[in-house]
Amino acid sequence: MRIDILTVLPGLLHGPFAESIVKRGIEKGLVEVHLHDIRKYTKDKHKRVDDTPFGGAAGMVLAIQPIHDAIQDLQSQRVYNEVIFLTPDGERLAQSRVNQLSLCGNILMICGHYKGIDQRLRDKFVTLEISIGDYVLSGGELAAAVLTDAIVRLVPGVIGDEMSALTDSFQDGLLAPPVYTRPADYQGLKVPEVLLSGDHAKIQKWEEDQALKRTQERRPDLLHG
Ligand code: 6GU
Repeated sequence: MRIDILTVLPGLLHGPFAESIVKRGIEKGLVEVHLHDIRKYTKDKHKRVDDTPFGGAAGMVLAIQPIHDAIQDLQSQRVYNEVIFLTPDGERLAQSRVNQLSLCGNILMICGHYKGIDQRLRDKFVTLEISIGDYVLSGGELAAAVLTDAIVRLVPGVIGDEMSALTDSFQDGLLAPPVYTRPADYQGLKVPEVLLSGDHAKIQKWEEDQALKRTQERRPDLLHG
């Protein structure tokens, strides 16, 4: 899988991709993540990438030319399964969408900033608009990092069996059950007896019950949605 990300702040994304799961996926040669600085594509003599909106509203809008040229440059080199714009008015991200995106070969993400990007870019190129929740970030970069992490960890081989993505919260529509590790008794704080019983059927039943209980208590919308 290859993910290309268009941004005016590539520095915001170096950290998240240089650690942990995404780093491992890249090192294993299973994923490529390429950051592209939108400013590199501007033809403006002052290197500007934004401008004031028509109509006189406050704030700045990322202009059409640099992003248009960047997308055309990238699309001339490969076909993208999805061109995703990260925006608070997009579809709210859920695991089902992440699962679908993890099957893609090539994904192009566009990070907005300020008041967003010129609508004509969205109309012409964008196939999917994603929000990571009902709150406002300063730009799409952190959302792109979240989306990339969620996708990359599902690419076969990126995480080992010891962390199997299939047992994640949400993957079966339920939250994950509580987990414990040694010692079984820490200053009187005890691990539930059943987990020490060695009875695998009983343990599995307990974990399923706990997952259901947690979901009922914390996210009943997941059960009825
Ligand atoms: Cl994708 N972008 C911005 N700027 N804010 C957000 C978001 C995205 N998702 C939630 N808030």
